[in-house]
Amino acid sequence: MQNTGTDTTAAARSATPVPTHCPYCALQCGMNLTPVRGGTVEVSERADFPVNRGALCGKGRTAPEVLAPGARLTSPLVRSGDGALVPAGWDEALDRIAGNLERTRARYGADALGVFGGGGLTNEKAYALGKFARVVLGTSQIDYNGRFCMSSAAAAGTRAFGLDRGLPFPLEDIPRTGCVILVGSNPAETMPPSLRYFTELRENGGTLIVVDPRRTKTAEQADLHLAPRPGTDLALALGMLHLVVAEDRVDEAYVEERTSGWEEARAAAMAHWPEYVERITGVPVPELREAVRLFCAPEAAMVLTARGPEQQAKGTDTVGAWINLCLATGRAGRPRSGYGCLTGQGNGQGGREHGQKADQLPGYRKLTDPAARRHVAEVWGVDPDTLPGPGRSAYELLDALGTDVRSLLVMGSNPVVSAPRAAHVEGRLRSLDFLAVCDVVLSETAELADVVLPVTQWAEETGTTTSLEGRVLLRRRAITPPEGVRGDLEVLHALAGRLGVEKGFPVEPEEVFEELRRASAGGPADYSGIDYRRLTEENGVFWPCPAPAHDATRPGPGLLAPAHHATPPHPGSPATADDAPVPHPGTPRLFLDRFATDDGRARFVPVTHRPSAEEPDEEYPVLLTTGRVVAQYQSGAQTRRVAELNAAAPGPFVELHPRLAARLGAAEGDPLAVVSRRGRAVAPARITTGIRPDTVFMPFHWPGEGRANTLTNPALDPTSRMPEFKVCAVRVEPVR
Ligand SMILES: Nc1nc2c(c(=O)[nH]1)N[C@H]1C(S)=C(S)[C@@H](COP(=O)(O)OP(=O)(O)OC[C@H]3O[C@@H](n4cnc5c(=O)[nH]c(N)nc54)[C@H](O)[C@@H]3O)O[C@H]1N2
Ligand SMILES: Nc1nc2c(c(=O)[nH]1)N[C@H]1C(S)=C(S)[C@@H](COP(=O)(O)OP(=O)(O)OC[C@H]3O[C@@H](n4cnc5c(=O)[nH]c(N)nc54)[C@H](O)[C@@H]3O)O[C@H]1N2
Ligand code: SF4
Ligand SMILES: [Mo]
Repeated sequence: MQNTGTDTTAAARSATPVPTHCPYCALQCGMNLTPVRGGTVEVSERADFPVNRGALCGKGRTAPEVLAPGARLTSPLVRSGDGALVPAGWDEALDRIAGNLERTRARYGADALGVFGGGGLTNEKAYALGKFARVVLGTSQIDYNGRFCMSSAAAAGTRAFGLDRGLPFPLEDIPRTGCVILVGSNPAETMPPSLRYFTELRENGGTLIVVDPRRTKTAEQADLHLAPRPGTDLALALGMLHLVVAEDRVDEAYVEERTSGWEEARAAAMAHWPEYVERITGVPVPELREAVRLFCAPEAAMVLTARGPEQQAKGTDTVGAWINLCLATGRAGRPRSGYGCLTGQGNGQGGREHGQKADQLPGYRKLTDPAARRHVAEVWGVDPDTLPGPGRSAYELLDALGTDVRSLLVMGSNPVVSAPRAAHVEGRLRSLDFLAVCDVVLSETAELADVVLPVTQWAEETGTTTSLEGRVLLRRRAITPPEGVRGDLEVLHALAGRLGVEKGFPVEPEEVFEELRRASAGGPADYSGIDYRRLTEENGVFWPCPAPAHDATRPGPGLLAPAHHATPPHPGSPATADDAPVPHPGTPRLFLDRFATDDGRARFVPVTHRPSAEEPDEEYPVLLTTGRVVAQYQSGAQTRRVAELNAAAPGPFVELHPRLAARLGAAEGDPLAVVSRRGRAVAPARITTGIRPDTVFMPFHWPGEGRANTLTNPALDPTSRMPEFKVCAVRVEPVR
């Protein structure tokens, strides 16, 4: 399918393809890899994986290009006396890191050591990184880029349902529901193969509502497109709930039987009259009424949110308001109905479950819970009292660099491009005593490091990821990595050894997974019934999946209604003997019998509208929102190295409405300066009627002059600590 530009001889072509998954987003499309000469692979269709049925977007198709030696790092780099990064041997590089971490700790204490992880890391890596921070470094200062991703939805989901799994149902349920509201999600660009689920929904007679300040490619597919001002989704959801009550559409029996807290939530919503909501959001009352009608008419319906409503300083309450709408209308924990969050990174789901988050232990356990500490400490063979408490959230950690936190290890993130108020964050990174970065490429963050370690990539290593559906998947190694490159697990093993911890950091992913299973057993995200053999035999297993022995005695809410679409017990299981335990089938659908709260009821949360952290004023009269384009991934560290993708999306731009452009005297392609209280970015104008006239949009994939995050506001959500990437006040000026 994809010609990687390398020699594809008949011999290489005849090799058996290795079934695996894409290195990029949370859809984790299945693909086959065939090794080809030149150390890379050829991607071909893998039709047996049901989620994408062979379809791939351009990023997945071209991913092998990043395996080529020209695109990636193949030797450790260390900062030399004259300030340049120069190649070095592994021992020298590892000794330098260990020595610097040791010195910082001796001088300032363990909490002066920071660790910054990523939602693209496999479960094994995320688990090992969290353990490394707590057990080897002894620091509380670990967090990761997932904080910038779906933390608001996770916080709201936990608050309402007692458990956060992005989608509590598989994607295959989407075409079978009656109406989907997609809030601030643009799957046509961010998960193209998933679009067919929404197309099929409409073919089946269902309706699609898209809520987005821009008429995106996704919005173009919708039956109804609502275009609110950025940052006002909370009011929009409350306005819809108000109408649900006013029009007598509340599912009273469901509310009575399956929820708590309705009276308070109802009272809060009733203060949001449709006309008031129209003034806040700019969405006309008739459109609001139409949305309520479409959502309430069918028997089943869903609300799916993504980064639009979540990346706000009130993201948790905003998602809470959409969940309230689902609960009032009886659309959660029922077949073909529910609220879900579309997780973003390749392992965005698993990456938030196994301990690289500031307040968390493996299995989605809480670091502050004494029982959780005891359980995990026992698996780790340490005294629970030695485990540090919760640390700072991602932005707060980056903001503390060079002051409280003096040495940092980055694994799987490029905050110089992706963090809010990025110029400030870049300054904090530069002020560190010591920075080590493990990456596959020389990212903008790696460029600032004292030591850079080159690590293996997806096609070169085995490991598990958990997709946006909560489906645990096995990625398989297809080729041998180049000389000079090592795996993240090997890095952690080597550093632990140098820091005096000889045991507990195996380099074999399966060995790490076996430990993760035990550490997660009995926790909310229980993986104990999953093993590598099962993952090679089945197309993934949905968590929670407790081990059989554990299943019977399992504490907790018992919400784990076995799959309605259960995967059959795996063939290799010893289920032939009479008393042999039957493997748990996994849990594609959550909450059908009860929610994961103590009383089994979903909790309404009373929320009310509040303005964004920064509202437009005379000096900064325009709203800036940010997001993605189809051909680039995240900070662009990987995809900016692929020729085909760069040709499709060569650089940043400022999307604006013709009316705003006319006011500025700007024509298509003219350079525009966008200025916020944090800084100034310059990029060419892209004029379109598909955006509100009071709003401009910039994608965030590029460093330098056009870096969108130079402008963004690090105002944090009080619960999730999510920064307000999706709205800040700017002024736009032509560059003469
Ligand atoms: N091509 C590509 N695909 C990706 C990624 C990538 O970088 N590139 N990244 C992956 C990751 S990690 C993630 S998290 C997902 C993200 O996937 P999405 O959430 O779909 O991506 P975004 O473009 O960030 O935001 C979605 C939409 O929110 C809209 N929006 C902006 N402000 C608001 C607002 O205030 N309210 C509402 N309702 N909408 C608003 C934007 O106009 C945008 O169209 O994509 C994943 N897939
Ligand atoms: N303005 C604005 N900013 C945003 C967002 C937005 O919508 N608007 N979205 C936010 C979101 S949702 C996200 S998820 C973040 C993402 O932002 P980043 O965290 O910067 O994401 P990536 O660019 O994927 O960075 C991953 C880095 O790790 C490397 N890498 C990949 N795989 C591995 C591995 O296995 N091991 C190691 N050691 N390294 C690896 C890659 O080469 C890359 O340099 O950006 C956030 N920033
Ligand atoms: S949609 Fe996501 S997982 Fe699928 S090929 Fe594209 S980047 Fe990869
Ligand atoms: Mo993300």
